[in-house]
Amino acid sequence: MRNKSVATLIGMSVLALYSSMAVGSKYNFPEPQSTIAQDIYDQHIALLWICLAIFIGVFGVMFYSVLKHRKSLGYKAANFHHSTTVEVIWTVIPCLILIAMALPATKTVIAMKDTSSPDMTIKATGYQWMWGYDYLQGEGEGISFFSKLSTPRAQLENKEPKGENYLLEVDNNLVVPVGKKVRIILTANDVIHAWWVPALGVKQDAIPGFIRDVWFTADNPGIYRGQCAELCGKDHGYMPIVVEVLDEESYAKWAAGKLAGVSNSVVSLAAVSTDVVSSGAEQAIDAIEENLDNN
Ligand SMILES: [Cu+2]
Repeated sequence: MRNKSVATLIGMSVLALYSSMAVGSKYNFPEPQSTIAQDIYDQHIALLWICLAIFIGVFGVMFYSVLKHRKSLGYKAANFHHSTTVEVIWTVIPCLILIAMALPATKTVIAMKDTSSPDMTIKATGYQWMWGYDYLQGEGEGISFFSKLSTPRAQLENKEPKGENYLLEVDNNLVVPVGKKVRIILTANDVIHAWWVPALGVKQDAIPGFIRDVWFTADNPGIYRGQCAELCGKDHGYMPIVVEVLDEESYAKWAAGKLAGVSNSVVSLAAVSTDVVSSGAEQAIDAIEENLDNN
């Protein structure tokens, strides 16, 4: 009796220690920042508990049997070859456990795939080795930029101490508003990449010639970091994803600023091309005139 309560006490303290370590541990999932990420996190933890219960149950019975029924104690082994009852039990119970685990997981997978009626749509294109973002629909429509690794070369070559967000920082963050359903359309320009931001519960392959989509609604403003999750060549580790979630007002400001920048550059590009065209035309006319004169 005393042994049993000691064992229970040890078991409970191990579990308590485990639970407190899991929260905020760098070995655990990042703190969920969307409904889907929360669902994934909760199921991950629930499944771990189920695995732990099975582990303790199976090994408990095994060790008990081995110790109590050992030959040196003079235990006489039972001698039977078949038990329908036992076989039914050890088939039915795991089946029930699997169904109980599959039901919520299926629900979440279906919810992950529901990209209908988004507030905004952004196309993300994987390149060797960076991401391109085009805001296709919703507030900020028309914004388009590349997002490249911004970790200094010296840090990669160990000539400088590594920064806090080593290999997880970019020159242009993907900026989105908080609380809005953002649909990300994914494709790639060269090889297969994958767009993965764990805190937002998003992971999807970007495949050349194909369009895939995912969605997220960020619960809180903040910066969430991810990586390309598909081996895509020598700089696969050098194409991180940084999603910056802003409150609505700041987002509107950012989008307006970015769009003003875009229209400025379009205007200057148009001016440059007009110059090029007109100077080209002048040269052509000169050449024709010269030709005519020579003849
Ligand atoms: Cu990649």
